[in-house]
Amino acid sequence: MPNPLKSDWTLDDIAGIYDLPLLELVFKAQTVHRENHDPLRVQKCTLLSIKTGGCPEDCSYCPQAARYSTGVESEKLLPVPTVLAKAREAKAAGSTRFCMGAAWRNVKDGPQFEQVIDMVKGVNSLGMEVCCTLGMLKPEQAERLKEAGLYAYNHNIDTSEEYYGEVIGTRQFTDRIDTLNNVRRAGITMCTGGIIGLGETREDHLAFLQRLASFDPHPESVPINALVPVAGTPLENQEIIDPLLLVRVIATARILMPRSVVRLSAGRLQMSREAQMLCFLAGANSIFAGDKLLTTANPGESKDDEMFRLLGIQAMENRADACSGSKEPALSGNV
Ligand code: SAM
Ligand code: DTB
Ligand code: SF4
Repeated sequence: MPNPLKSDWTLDDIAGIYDLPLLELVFKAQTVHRENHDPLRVQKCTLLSIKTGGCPEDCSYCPQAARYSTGVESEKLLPVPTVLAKAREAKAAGSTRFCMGAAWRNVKDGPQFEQVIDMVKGVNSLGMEVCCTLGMLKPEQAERLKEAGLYAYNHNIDTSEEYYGEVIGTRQFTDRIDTLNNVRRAGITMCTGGIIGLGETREDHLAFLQRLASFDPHPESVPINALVPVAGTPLENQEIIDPLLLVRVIATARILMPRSVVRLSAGRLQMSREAQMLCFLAGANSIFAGDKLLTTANPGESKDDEMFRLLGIQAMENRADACSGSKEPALSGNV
């Protein structure tokens, strides 16, 4: 019997999972994974930075914050045809989801937002899951994006509410939750997760996972990033996370949120193939494909194709409901 979906996990419940011997935890996570997903299918998604750098926020991990000297220059919003050409390329390489990122604190109404709306329409018409990550959104902006065919919106809670202020000072944890609620109310699927390796503790992991799993229904998509320390950011000297800790977080996320797509996101370049394999065993079923994330490097198609071949993984095919313009997204309802 598949695990019933639950949004009221207590911190004790979660600790009882997170603290299991790792082999036991991975086995349990893989069991839950098999009850809810095809264990040999992993979704390939492609990221494109449509507006790079110059961000007014102070997220201490981020190379795009204007206040840090990271070598990332501020660029203008990309033209629509450039973006659509990249989306076609991504689709041809096997990606079924295309995520456009802008280094904005929040979306402002006006010509730039209209340009993004046109990008969303264009990518949606290619039959891909179209996702955006543009910073904070107001309810009416979420509704406009939904009308244009947006399938998913990425907006990470990043870490526990308690640790949030150590990492970001220019906005509050509750601002993130407000935007996520606006996204869901507009009928857009929710993509939210965070970063492991910011200097947070076990308690922060438990609280972070509890907050994610307390959305009812659960976020349809949960990206788990390993910090990529970038020179010039306050976290440039942060030690690279032990991949086994990442496996522990992913396995716990899989057990708490059995039906969500768990995305092994930033940080794969600093992980061995074997460590990534453990993440897939622990229930990760999506990666970002291509040699670039937003501004930092990523393994690239040929390396990933080779890994998929060795592990016997197949790229996930397009979901029938990917074009939200033609059909409602399948929001996973709680039992
Ligand atoms: N400005 C928008 C926002 O903050 O939501 C969208 C872009 S932002 C770069 C998207 C996410 O990328 C962040 O929430 C964070 O989780 C992740 N990220 C940024 N820099 C990272 C890094 N150096 N290592 C790992 N993840 C990172
Ligand atoms: C997410 O959680 N990770 C992706 C996506 N959502 C937008 C972004 C990772 C960015 C890593 C740093 C960079 O390349 O600039
Ligand atoms: Fe700006 Fe997003 Fe980077 Fe924060 S994570 S500095 S909001 S681009």
